[in-house]
Amino acid sequence: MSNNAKEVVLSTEDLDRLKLMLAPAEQRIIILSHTNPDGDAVGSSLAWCRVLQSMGHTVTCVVPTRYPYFLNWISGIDEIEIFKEKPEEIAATIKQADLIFCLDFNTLSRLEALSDAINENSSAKRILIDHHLSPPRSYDLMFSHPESSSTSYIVALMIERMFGWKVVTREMAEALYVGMMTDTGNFSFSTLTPELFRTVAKLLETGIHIPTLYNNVYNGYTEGRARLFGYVIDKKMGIMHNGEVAYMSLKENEMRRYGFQQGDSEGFVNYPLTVKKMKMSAMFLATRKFIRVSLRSRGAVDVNVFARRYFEGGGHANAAGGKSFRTMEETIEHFRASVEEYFAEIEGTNGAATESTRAATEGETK
Ligand SMILES: [Mn+2]
Repeated sequence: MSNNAKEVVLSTEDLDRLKLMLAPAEQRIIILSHTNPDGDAVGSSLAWCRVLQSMGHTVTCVVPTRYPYFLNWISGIDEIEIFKEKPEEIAATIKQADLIFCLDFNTLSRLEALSDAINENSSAKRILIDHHLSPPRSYDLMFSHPESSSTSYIVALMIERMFGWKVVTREMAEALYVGMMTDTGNFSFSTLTPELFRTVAKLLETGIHIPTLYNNVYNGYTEGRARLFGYVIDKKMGIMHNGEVAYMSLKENEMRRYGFQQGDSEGFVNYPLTVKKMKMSAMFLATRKFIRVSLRSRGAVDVNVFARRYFEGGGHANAAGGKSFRTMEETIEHFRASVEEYFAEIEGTNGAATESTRAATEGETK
């Protein structure tokens, strides 16, 4: 298969506009990223934060909820403010901001309670730096690049164009590398370009040690997480659509049994795609308010479309997410019906696979 991933081309005009916005001295800047922040959210925020700080601005990184524990080692991560843990204090900071950057997400509605604090500050300019599809037009300036494999990569290119590589410290390079690595499945997804690897080469030149970064992120879990993973795959994986679609679910009592911590289910949804004929995988994770839906796919199966249509979500063509406000059983039922409808549509009536299902009900006990 040839590589038809598109290179990210930044707009010189937009970079100039951004330089003008950043020109006034000592501004108060907020860098916001998404709920359940991942390596890309954290990595892009921290690197961008350091650049803006070096210009003399006062920068606060904010995320709605805590990042997973396997990112704790990243330099500077403890400076990231978690809105949920001190909402009033952070809301006050947001109200005084001159500029608000939104990184690695584009719908402010995903921020829940935080959205109100942002809406109360109507004077701050809002700038988007993101690689998710279909951004709303509510930004003053947008660096929206769905063709990019990560937001960290866009940030790296922006830093290079605006300030040159000389400003990139080893710590910043580590943060950017973590973002690029995690959002590309350790450089294995379909959005890889020659320029991305040239950028990685430049990160490497700052002295980062890739094996250490890989180990810190992917081999930093607990024993409970390893056992939970075994349980999910063995007992909770349902297979349908002629063995081409898998789905897994976890309820709160099951997570408690294995000492679940935020981030422990990271990567679970990718695993069914290690089965050769699998085209799509889903993970349903119970949270207090709703069921978090994660979707992954291969090739032409577009889970961004699927998530938008059936699960109030979106994302990328091969990696997306959404929500369900039904019970776990109803969510799974809705998913199965949606898969049949969606696959019938994309395969046409002739190519529709005969249904062969094996519901994973054994693990649903308790
Ligand atoms: Mn991302």
